[in-house]
Amino acid sequence: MEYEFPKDFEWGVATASYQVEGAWQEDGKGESIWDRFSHIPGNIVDLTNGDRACDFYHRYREDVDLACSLGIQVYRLSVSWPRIFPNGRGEKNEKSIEFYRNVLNYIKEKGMKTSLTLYHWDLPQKLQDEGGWCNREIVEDFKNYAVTLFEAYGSLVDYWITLNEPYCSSFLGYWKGEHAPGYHDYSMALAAAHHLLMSHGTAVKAYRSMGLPGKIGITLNMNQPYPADIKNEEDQKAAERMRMQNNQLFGDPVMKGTYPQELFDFLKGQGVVLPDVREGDLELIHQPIDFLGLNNYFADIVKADDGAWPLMASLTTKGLPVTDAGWEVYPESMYDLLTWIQDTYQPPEIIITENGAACNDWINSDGRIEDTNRIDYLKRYLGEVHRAVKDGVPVKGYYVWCFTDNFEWAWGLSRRFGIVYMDYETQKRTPKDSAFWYKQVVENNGL
Ligand code: PNW
Repeated sequence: MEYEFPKDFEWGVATASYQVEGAWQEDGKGESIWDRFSHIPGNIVDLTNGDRACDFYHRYREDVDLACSLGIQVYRLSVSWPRIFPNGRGEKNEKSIEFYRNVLNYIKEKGMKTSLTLYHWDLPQKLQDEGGWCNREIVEDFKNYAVTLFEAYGSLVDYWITLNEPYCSSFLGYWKGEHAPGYHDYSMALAAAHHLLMSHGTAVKAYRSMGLPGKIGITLNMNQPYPADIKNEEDQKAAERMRMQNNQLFGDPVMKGTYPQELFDFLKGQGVVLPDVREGDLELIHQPIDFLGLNNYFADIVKADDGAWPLMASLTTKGLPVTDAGWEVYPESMYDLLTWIQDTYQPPEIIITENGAACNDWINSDGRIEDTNRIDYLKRYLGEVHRAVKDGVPVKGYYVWCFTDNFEWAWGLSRRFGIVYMDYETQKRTPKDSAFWYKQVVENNGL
């Protein structure tokens, strides 16, 4: 074996509620911002939506059985907030509380650990109608929602993840408009980011007071930035701004209790309205966490760009091969990122809560799905994770995104990240070659 991982290393798969559950109107579920957003023509590239997706709501046993048969050790999933609170707050829906209890119980019964994300982007539309993440009052709503889940599932969850990628919730949702709720306002994105981070802090604080057995952390998506032209000083500065906006705006307050002042000064000069950070806010955000979840797929190749307000930086490419998501395969950036995180934050533990590749897989005449590109991607990225572990970065686990193909947000059902193939007509699940390959990796605790 070329890469052997530490004995206590944990191998998992990851999923998220809106992407797999379907059953969008069943058993009293309220509307989410993704239900609203995906039903508006033009928002989703292939005109699909998550109304049915993988029908995980009715077929979760099949998926859990399959994961178990592949030897998976940790199953990551998320809770749909509008299932639990159809109006975002107030009356809770007992049927949904029971649904997730059944799922979590079933995962445990099959001998796997559970990783539960509280928020993976499907906000109750009712809360969006009051401003969503831009409204400071959402912090209180999130706290109530979190405490409800801690009380209901406290003994069933091994790893709690407060938020999945607050960068995407704020910047893709409020600035780029690619994700729900689809706004194009940079200052709104910053306000949303601040309230997301406060929500994380308030949930961790509440969790600590409850004396539960699991661990709690947050999942951030970070990318290692590189100047497009290594020797160009303007590109170098642009890459640093990108780092501050994408990585440090979220990592610094959570891990150090500060915001990157240099970024705020720069943005202020650009006319951006900075978030309303009040006394005690940063203290609230800066709660000790048990692990830092990291999602990483690609690197940021950055060039200075006078036309790109407000950061005056834009993304370009290195000319490397890309996956079918159009994302460049740059495994070394995973090593550089992990060592940067370690040097900057010294988190107690890091769990790679997502990494993977989109490939347009096809089925051979014999029924096999030969996703060799995905296997190649995973091999190379895991090699770099291993190198970081060897160099002392405390990576304790790795979860493949995704278990089954699913609803890939703005790209719809046509972009396939799964190690298990989904036939959306028949709902048949077929493990791809990568699933059998991953089974070996788990069995050998390495590759
Ligand atoms: C992550 N980007 O999303 C999410 O956590 C998953 O739900 C998603 O399916 C997966 O990565 C694959 O995309 C991202 O454009 C979506 O930078 C978009 C971006 C990054 C992450």
